[in-house]
Amino acid sequence: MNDAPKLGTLEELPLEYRTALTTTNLVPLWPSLRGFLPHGHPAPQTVPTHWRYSEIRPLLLRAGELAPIEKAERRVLVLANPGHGLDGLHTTGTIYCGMQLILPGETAPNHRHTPSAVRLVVEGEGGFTVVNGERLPMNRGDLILTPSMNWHEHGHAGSGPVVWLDALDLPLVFSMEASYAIEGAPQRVRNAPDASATRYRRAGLVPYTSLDTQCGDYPLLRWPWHEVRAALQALASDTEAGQPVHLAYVNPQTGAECLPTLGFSALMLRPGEELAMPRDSASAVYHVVEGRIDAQINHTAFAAEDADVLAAAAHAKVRLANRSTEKPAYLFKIDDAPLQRKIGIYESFPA
Ligand code: 1HN
Repeated sequence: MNDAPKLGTLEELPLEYRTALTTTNLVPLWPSLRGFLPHGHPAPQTVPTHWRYSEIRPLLLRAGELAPIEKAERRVLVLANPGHGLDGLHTTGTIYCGMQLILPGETAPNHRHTPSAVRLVVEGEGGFTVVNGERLPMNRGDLILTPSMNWHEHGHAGSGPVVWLDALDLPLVFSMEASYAIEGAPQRVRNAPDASATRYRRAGLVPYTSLDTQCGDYPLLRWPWHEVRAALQALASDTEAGQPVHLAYVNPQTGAECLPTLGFSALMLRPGEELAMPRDSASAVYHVVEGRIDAQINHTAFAAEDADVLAAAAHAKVRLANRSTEKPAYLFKIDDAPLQRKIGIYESFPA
């Protein structure tokens, strides 16, 4: 829709008037109104971007040599969307992602902060995160939550590198000027299996006492990949071709999305399957857990493989196709739909 009247520019205003405004900390709205409020649809800065794990991995391992953990605290390479400028730490407008490396015997010290995080384990064995004293093993594909202001520290008791994808609502919290961290002493670790193996073993069953006691906002902090994968396969057996085989990670006590800001979900593409994702107002990051995928984000095509990451802006058209005609492919998706829903701006559009 370009039939809107053209608004006046800054240059049209007398210099003396502009100077008077500037010295008074005033700015005329009309020259920048369209920029802040485009007509018809948003004009995201986020550009469709593909990060290849085959390119990240050697650079991350090099960081293992160049940046001792004591000097880095968190040894991370940020997946910076070039549309936001590389220093802004944006993967999309609201989502921060990075790939983190921890080497055998290292610990990433205990802290807590206002932004919320999740980790999706990419490679290696023996890594673990401790959240509020609960020891959460990190196996490939596992999802681990570290919600806002929950103590967390990472360790590695195995051999070989351990790598995971971090996703945080950092751009949001930072834009609120509310981003900060507190350092803490190492946690006292409860030597017991985490809640995914004890209190929340199966969908539809919760501890009886949780029915009339408060169990906290985050009863479950870990979703083991082998269970998510099996659930996707079961859902696929009862989902028509062309319909997404798509599961959301939710709070087992409330059924709500597991974090207030970001949403997490897992997708399975059956052999040879091609899927047009329902277009919506949320921005998203896709991570290939297993398989080879052709992705189209608006007008850009990407060939993504195991552990690669893709960024799609709000309102983007996304098509995904499994390149294999024999094996299923699996994707992990992060989006900002939960926050959009809460503030009443979430929209989904017909295909
Ligand atoms: C953070 O605390 C972690 O705990 C990783 O592993 C990445 C990026 C920005 C701010 C805090 C972690 C982070 C982070």
